[in-house]
This record gives sequence, C-alpha cells and structure tokens, in this order.
Amino acid sequence: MSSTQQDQRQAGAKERVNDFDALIVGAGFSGLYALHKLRDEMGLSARVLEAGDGIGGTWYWNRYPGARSDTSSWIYCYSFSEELRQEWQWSERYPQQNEVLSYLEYVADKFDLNRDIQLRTRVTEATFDEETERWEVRTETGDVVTARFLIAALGALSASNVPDIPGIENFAGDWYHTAEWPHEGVDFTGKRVGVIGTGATGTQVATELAEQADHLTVFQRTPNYALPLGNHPLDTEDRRRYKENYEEIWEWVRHNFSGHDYDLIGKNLQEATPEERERAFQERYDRGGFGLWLGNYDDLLENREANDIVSEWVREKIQERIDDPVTAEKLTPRDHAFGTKRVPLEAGYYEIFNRDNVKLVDVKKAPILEITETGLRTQDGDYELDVLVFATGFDAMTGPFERIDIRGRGGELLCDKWAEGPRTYLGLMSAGYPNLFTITGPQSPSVLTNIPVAIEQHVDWVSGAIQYMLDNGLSVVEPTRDAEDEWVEHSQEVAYATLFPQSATWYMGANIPGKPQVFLPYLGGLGPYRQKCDEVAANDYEGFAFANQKETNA
Ligand code: FAD
Ligand code: NA7
Repeated sequence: MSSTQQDQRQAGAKERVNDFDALIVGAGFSGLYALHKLRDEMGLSARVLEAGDGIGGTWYWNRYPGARSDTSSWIYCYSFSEELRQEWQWSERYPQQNEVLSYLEYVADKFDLNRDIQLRTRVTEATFDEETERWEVRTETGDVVTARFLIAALGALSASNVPDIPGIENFAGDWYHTAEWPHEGVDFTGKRVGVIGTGATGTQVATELAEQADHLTVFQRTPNYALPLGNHPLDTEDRRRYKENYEEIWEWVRHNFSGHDYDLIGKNLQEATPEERERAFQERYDRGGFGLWLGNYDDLLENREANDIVSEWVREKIQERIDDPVTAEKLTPRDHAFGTKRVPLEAGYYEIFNRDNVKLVDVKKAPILEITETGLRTQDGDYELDVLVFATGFDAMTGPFERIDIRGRGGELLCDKWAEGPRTYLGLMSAGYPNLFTITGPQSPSVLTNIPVAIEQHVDWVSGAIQYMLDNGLSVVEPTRDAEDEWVEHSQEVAYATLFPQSATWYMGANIPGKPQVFLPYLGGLGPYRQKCDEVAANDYEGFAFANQKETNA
C-alpha cells in the first residue's frame, strides 16, 4: 500500500470514528443503558460523551458524606438483564453512593460499554444540519462528532446550583457543592462547618457532618417534612425473596404511578375513620421510606383539607423529636403542603439538633447577606466557619439543556424556544429538533418516579422509534407542533389539578432566580404515561412527523 493510500485510509478511519449512527451524551443510568440497547441489541454504531472522568452520573458526582439512594435497592437498578439481576447482591435496603457507583461500573464491565464511552468530554454545542440531516456536536476539548440520532442522557439533576451569594471569593476556608464533591473526601475533624440547604441532600449531609465536625451550623431557608428512611442491611433471605420475585415486582413498578414500591390506599382520606387514618399513617412512618407520601390516601396531594390532616400529623412527629421548643418550631414546615416538595428521607436528622455542637439558623427570617473571609453573614450576625457546604440543589430538568448551545431547524436555539418553559411532546422530543431524543426530559414523569424505571421505559421507547425508522426507510422524526402544544397544555393541566404548583419548589423552577415558573415533570403517573407512549407507537407514532429517506435524499 502506497503512503498516499495509507494516509487516505487513516483520514477515512478518522472520519468514521467521528461519525456515528447515534451519539449519546451522559454516562449515568440513562446513557449506559442507551449504549447497550442501541449498540448491542440494535447493531448501531454508537458513542457516549461524558463530562466526568468516570461513568455513573449522579453516583459519580455526588460523593458527599451520607449520600445514598432513597429508593429500595432491588428496584434502584436495571431490569433488562435477568442474569445481571441475579448476579448483583445489594447489601442494604437503601444503598450508599459508592455501592450504586460500583453497580454501574459492574454493568459497564459486564456489557463491555467502556470502549465506546469517551470521558472528560463536555458537550458544548449541538447543531442540526438540515442538508445532511445529521447532528454536529462540539465539545469543550475541541472534538467534532456527527451522528444521525442524538440522545440527550444529560440527567434531570446534573446541573448543580451554587447560589449567587456575594463574597464567595473572599472566603478563606474551603467550600464545596455536594454534587461536585472531591474524590479524596474531606476531613472535617476539628472544623467549624456550615451547610446551606435542607433538602434531601442537606438532610443527609448534615446528619453525617454533625458526627464528623467540631461544630455544625445548618442554614435553613425552608423546613421540610422529612420522613424516616428505615434502612436496614439485607440478609440472604431478603435477597432470595426479591430475586425470586423480581419479575413480579418489576411488572408492578413499571405500571404503577411512581415506579416506586408503593401503591395508593385506594380511597380518599375522608372515607377513613380517624382511628384508621392514625393506623395507616403510623404504619407507613414506622416502615420508613416514601410510604406516607406515595402510598397513602388517594387525595392527599389534591385536596387541601385532606392534606392539612397529614401535614399536621407529620409536623407533630417532627416536634416530638426535638428537645428545644424554639428549634422545634423552626424545623416545622408551615408554608407548604406535605408532599408538594421532594420529601427528604432521614436517619437521625432531627436528633442532631439536640446536640451541643449543632446550631440551626433560619435564613428565611434573617437572610444570608454575604460570604466573608471568615464565614457567613446573615441579617442576624456573623457565623465563623472553616468549611462551607452548599447543599443547594440543581437547576433541575432544563438546566443541563441550557448549558449546551443546541440549535435545531433554522438555527433556533433550544433555550430560546424554551424561554417561557420547556415545550416537548411526551417529554421525549421537541418540534424543530429532529432526531434529538431526551431521556427523562422535562414533561416526562422523570423526577416524580423511581428514575431507573422511567429511564428503561424511555430508552426502550426511543429505540423502538429508531427501529421503526430503520424498518421504514425514514430519515428524520420530530413531533408536530399541534401534538407538542397539546402535550404542554395537558401536562400543565394535570399539575394544576393538584396542590404541587402552590409550593415554591424546583419542580416549578422556583429555586433558580429568573427561571420561568412552570411545572417541569409530568404528573400524570408513570403507568398511564407508559400506556400513552405505547399507544402513540402502536398508532404509527401518532403526533410525530417523519421524512422519507428517499424523498429527502432526492
Ligand atoms: P445522571 O446520572 O445525572 O447522568 C447524566 C450524566 O450526563 C452526568 O454524568 C453528566 O456529567 C453528563 N452530562 C451532562 N451534561 C453533559 C454535557 N454537556 N456533556 C457531557 N456530559 C454531560 N433517583 C431516584 O429514583 N431515587 C433516588 O433515591 C435518587 N437519589 C438521588 C440522590 C442524589 C444525591 C441525586 C443528585 C439524585 C438522585 N436521584 C434519585 C436522581 C438520579 O439522578 C437518577 O436516579 C439517575 O441516577 C439519573 O441517571 P441519568 O443517567 O439520567 O442522569
Ligand atoms: P433541593 O431539594 O433543591 O434543596 C436545596 C436546598 O438548598 C433547599 O433547602 C433550598 O431552600 C436551599 N437553598 C437553595 N438556594 C439557597 C439560598 N440561596 N439560600 C439559602 N438556601 C438555599 O436539592 P437537593 O440536592 O437537596 O435535592 C434535589 C434532588 O436531588 C433530590 O431528589 C435528591 O434526591 C437529590 P428552599 O427549599 O429552596 O427554600
């Protein structure tokens, strides 16, 4: 072979390497399964680009002390491989961060996924080329990759939110956001630590830091209705039970409302006697987990009077656990209805406020003014700190999309199209952005579910749609504007029929200044949503428009 031929061949090879049938962005639960499905089951060429220098997504980034899943381990995993289900042994009901990460690394090894995952590669731009009908994707590291199908497996909770508090550059101590935690860990021994935020993450991290730090100050803007986690180790018998019943359990969670292992009671609260209610609440509280939230009376999240009863019940439970009545009152939520904000699960959280080394500061009453060289200044005074931990959450659902310059037909920027709130059909695609699929995107059940179940449903549906295109010689797919408009309207209607939009939450975009206030996830339930997606597919992808390969190439 001549050197020119060799050069040409190498150039050709390079081009091929940068061009794929499918490009997947993100290597968490979503991206890993999408790669397996598209590459191994469908035979497509596929590549994953991942910003982190390891796989695992959430479980790669969130390494703060106390990080663990709030979903039962045997359903916080994949169901697609019976062999995998039988092989993997969970050690606890609610696994810690490192155990979930090990699981995902095991999956990547087992299915030989790593060879098609490019780490340390943040996608910055994605442009749909109307001539070639391919996506051109650019990365921070200068790669240009093209692909026919673009799968945004970006994570609904991957864009961390560090609030814009003046003075952070002056702080002489160390500060961390929980979702960007150093891999080598942080030694809190002998340190005065401040935690900002009391959501699901703040609750977990503060409980651990109360033990590890010399002194802990928790800066709370909104108290939450945290419920007991009820964690326990799993023994051989527990494992045998769930392994033998895997398919049954999974069929249930695939089709129920939340993808979690809870069902509603099947009647409204007012239909139960006070004694029955008390028993129902107490049983769920004692068992731990989300039972009181997702497995309670049917109308709790829709009917204010019913909600008032359970809200008051949880408030009393919180107060019973705190010695100092002033602190107890500060920790008692009174500004929102139980369950309309993500319910944190806790293991000893309330008791940390009975310790001498823990102080609670109400920053709603006396807001944070600035970060100083020595700590935090609120309207009430100065708090001296060596370490500051931001447990301040995420720019949820739309944030990861806004951090990429995504341009569809006519060069329209996705974040311009979504300026008043996301517009999608089924939370799967947005009109004007052909062949761009979103996994657990806005207006899909996503964060209101046990997410791996929602991820499998999405990836299966997307791969079904791609297979349909391949079988029928179709080049591009996108939703019709009508179908999209109807879905946007429907998804808001469903949310506004409940109490959820009355609370200022990240479900509503309320945690990010300037973010449009629309309800982001789809509240119609995973089971009904799955049924709708299946019906759409069965009706030749009703609501989607396809272009024919032959026509477009002519
Ligand atoms: P992620 O795991 O977030 O992965 C997305 C990946 O995309 C990330 O690795 C990110 O680096 C990458 N990425 C994003 N943008 C780019 C870009 N521009 N370029 C390149 N790469 C990019 N869900 C539950 O159901 N139950 C729970 O108990 C639970 N606990 C949680 C606890 C914490 C602390 C957090 C933060 C989330 C929790 N979740 C939970 C939600 C969790 O995010 C999902 O369950 C699941 O891990 C999401 O997987 P994913 O692959 O969709 O997204
Ligand atoms: P959340 O639920 O958004 O919690 C963030 C917390 O940080 C919450 O208490 C916020 O108060 C607080 N916060 C945010 N910004 C500020 C400022 N500027 N000042 C004071 N306090 C602030 O995020 P999490 O990480 O706990 O949970 C998100 C999801 O990811 C959840 O599903 C977990 O499982 C993982 P607020 O309530 O807004 O008043």
